[in-house]
Amino acid sequence: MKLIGTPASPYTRKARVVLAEKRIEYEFVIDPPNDAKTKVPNFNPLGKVPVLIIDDDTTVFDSRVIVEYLDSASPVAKLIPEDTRHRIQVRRWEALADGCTDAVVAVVTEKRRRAERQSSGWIARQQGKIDLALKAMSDDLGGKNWCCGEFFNLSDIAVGCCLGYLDLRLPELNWRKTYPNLAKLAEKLAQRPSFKDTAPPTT
Ligand code: GSF
Repeated sequence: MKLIGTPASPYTRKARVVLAEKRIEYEFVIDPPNDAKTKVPNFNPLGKVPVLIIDDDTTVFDSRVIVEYLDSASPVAKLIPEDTRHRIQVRRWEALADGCTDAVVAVVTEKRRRAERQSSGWIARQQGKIDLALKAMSDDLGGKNWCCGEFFNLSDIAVGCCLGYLDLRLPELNWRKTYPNLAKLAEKLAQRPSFKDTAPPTT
């Protein structure tokens, strides 16, 4: 099995953390989708990473489909509950965390444009999504150990990758001060080998 992605991609990290938690061997193929020579569109017509190559004929994207495939492919460390209500709540957490990450990507992409081409209204709209998503995560986490249910699962992985990406791209946000319960969760996640081994580069 091969996973195409980049070390800084938060969605790729989500798939890599799941692969590590489930002890699934794979080859990590680094291919930045914005490079002129990228081969990503050969595997995903949308030109986005991550892409999982299961075999010559089967590719899987996006990260949500990849993690569902991986969780059902191995019984080790189940990360998506079978019970419908619980499963949907875990997927809702994932959608919230991924959606927050989407807004961070949008802000960063906009801020990379030449200053006179940037839209402050667009940046403010995305920033508003990040603020509300973080508040919702913090409110829903409350004083619990894990995001959704009694045990570590995909909801915690998605939130951990989102918070890690915030640290990488918008460190000035200082979310730890506003949301100490999210900070506590992030600290706990950072100690897991699956998160340690997939930490994004600091530049
Ligand atoms: C998002 C993938 C994505 O935007 C998923 O896999 O969960 N919903 C998808 N990937 C970015 C890289 S990154 O920001 O992680 C990507 O591949 N961008 C290239 C492009 O052309 O949009």
